[in-house]
Formats: sequence, structure tokens, C-alpha cells
Amino acid sequence: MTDLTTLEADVLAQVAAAGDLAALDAVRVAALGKTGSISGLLKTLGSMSPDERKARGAAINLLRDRVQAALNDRKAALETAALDARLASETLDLTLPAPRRRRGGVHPTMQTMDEMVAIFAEMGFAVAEGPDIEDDFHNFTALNFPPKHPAREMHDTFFFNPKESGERMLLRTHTSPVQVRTMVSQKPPIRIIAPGRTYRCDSDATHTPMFHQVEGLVIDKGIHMGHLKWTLETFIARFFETDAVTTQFRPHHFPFTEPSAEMDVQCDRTGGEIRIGQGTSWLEILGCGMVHPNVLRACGIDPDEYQGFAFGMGVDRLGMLKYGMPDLRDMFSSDGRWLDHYGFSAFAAPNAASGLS
Ligand code: 2U9
Repeated sequence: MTDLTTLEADVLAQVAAAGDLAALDAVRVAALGKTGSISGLLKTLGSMSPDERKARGAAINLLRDRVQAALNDRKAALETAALDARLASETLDLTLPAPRRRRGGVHPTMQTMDEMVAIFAEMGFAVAEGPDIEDDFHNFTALNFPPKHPAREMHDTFFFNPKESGERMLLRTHTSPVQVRTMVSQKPPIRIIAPGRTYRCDSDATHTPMFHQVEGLVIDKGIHMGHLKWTLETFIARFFETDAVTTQFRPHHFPFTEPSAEMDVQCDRTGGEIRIGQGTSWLEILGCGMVHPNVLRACGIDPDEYQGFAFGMGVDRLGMLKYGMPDLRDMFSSDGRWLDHYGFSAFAAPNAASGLS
């Protein structure tokens, strides 16, 4: 029969010798585990007489309790030692300067948008807004997009699941529906800009699925391309804060304007930087044109009585050009360091009196 005193001395010596929690657990399993030395003793009780079993069983249970208590004490001691060692190694130098608190600021896209709004407001344009979720009529049909136009396709436009009626809502692909809504609800003369978010299924180095536009619309009697040219050249000179802006208009096609054009500004590209107002290169800045008679008609305006011009530009892209930000994707990465570098003070909102930037 196993000598309980010898076994106890042996197990308690192993407990005392365990140098870490893993070693201590191995001792526990070897003694009290299912096939451990003390658990094995309990299995021998079945072959004893009732009196023998009573005395031996009580002795084994007391032995087990003392071993368990020794294991608990050793575990607590080892945990305290581990914590002390960690606290000793992980020191914190309270005399080091704290990291700079980010101040928060205005995102360059919003700064650029505010600048554009300030310039056009000074030129007599009102700001119009509309929903980001649009229907087919305001985003496409009223704007003279033919039924099978590629922009209506799934791979260019984010569509929602069809309603019970079969109508599919969509995320507006431009802010033009805002001008449609204005023409439907107001009588000319109209002179508005529509700043806002727009969405297209497109993502690469120069496109993001959400981007910002400012579009403009002027409707009145006798409006012609001369009004368009003066308005856009005046805007660009103010935006880039230079008098020396030379522009060229290249013929283009948009379903909603006729004739349509893209406007370029003369620039210098030597040394990898773009400087507006000098040089021999051209930089595409915006699209524009005379509002198509079909669009006027779709919005309840008689094209024989009223004419208009419209334009559209990408805010993120113009902000990159003005403030020298090289990568469009950085604008949407929410990196605090980038915002610290390129962000603007919230106390320096652009307006005509105090300057733009
Ligand atoms: C109505 C009538 C006409 C808005 C216009 C453009 C030309 C244009 C692009 C520039 C870069 C969009 O951000 S971009 O990809 N826009 O070129 N937009 S004319 O014309 C309208 C709008 C509404 C009722």
C-alpha cells in the first residue's frame, strides 16, 4: 500500500520546486488529474472492507485537500512574481512629452467646395441642394439620356433593388438632378450652383466610388456661349487666384447640353508641378455647354423663350490641383497625419471679404 506521508512529501516538494505556472500545472495534473497519483489512490478504496475504506478514504481526502491548498498558494505566489517582473520591465517615463493632440480641421475637399461656393455666390448664384438617392427621371430621362445610354448600365450606376412597382432608385451619378428639380419647381430666371456628393461604380488611381461635384445652371432670355465663357473664365481666375488665365474650349458631347465643350486652362508642367497662368501645356478643368432644348422641355421650360448654359466640375480633382495633393485616394483614407498636413483651420472659412485660402 502506498505510504501517504511519503507521497505527500514528494508532491509538496514538486509544488515548491515548480518555477512557473506551466510547471505547476503539470504537477497538479500528475497528482490530482484523472490518472494522477492521488486520484489513483481513491480507485483502490473499492477493494477494501468498509472500516478500512472509511479510515483510508478520509486520510486520502485530507491529503488531497492539503495538496490542493499548496497548489493554490504556489499559484498565487507565481502570479504575483510574474506581475512584479512585468511591472519592473514596463516602465513609463512620465517626463517624456505627450503626443501632440490632433486639432481637427476642414478637409481639403470641403475647403475647395466652400471656396467655389463663395466665388459663385459673389457672382449672384444661389446654392441648390437635392437628395443623394434619385429616380431615373431626374438623373437620366429629363437630362436627355437615351434609354440605352451606357451611363444607365449597372456597371456605371449604383442601383437599389427594384421596388414593388418595378422602379429602381439609384445613387445620383451627378448633381444635375438638382438643376432638373429647380427648373421643374421654379420659373426662370434661374442662376444656381449645385454642390454635393455623387456616386459612380468606379475605383482606381483617379476615380473613387463617391466624389464631389459643383455644377451650375443659368436660365434666362437671350443667354449664349459668351455668358458661359465669361462666367467660367472669371471663376477660374478667382479660384486659382491669378489674373493671367488663358482658356481653350474643346468640342465635346454630353446628352444634356448642345453644343458641349470641355474647358482647358493653360499651364506649365515643368518639374512635375502644375502652375496655372503660364507655360505651354493645357489642363482639363471642367465640362460645360448650352442646355439642350429637350432638357428645357422635359422640365417645363419653352426653349423658344428661354435658353441656358450649364457646367460641371470635380471638386476633389480641382482641390488636388490647387493644393498640390498628388493622390486622389489619400483624400478618402481618413489618415490623421494627412489631414494634419493638408487640412484647413475651421476659423478661416473662405469668403469674398477675407480671401479664399
Ligand atoms: C441640367 C442641364 C445641364 C451639367 C454639366 C458637365 C457639363 C460636365 C463633368 C465634369 C467633371 C462631371 O465631375 S465630372 O465628372 N460635368 O462636364 N456637367 S454640363 O449640365 C447640366 C446639368 C443640369 C438640367
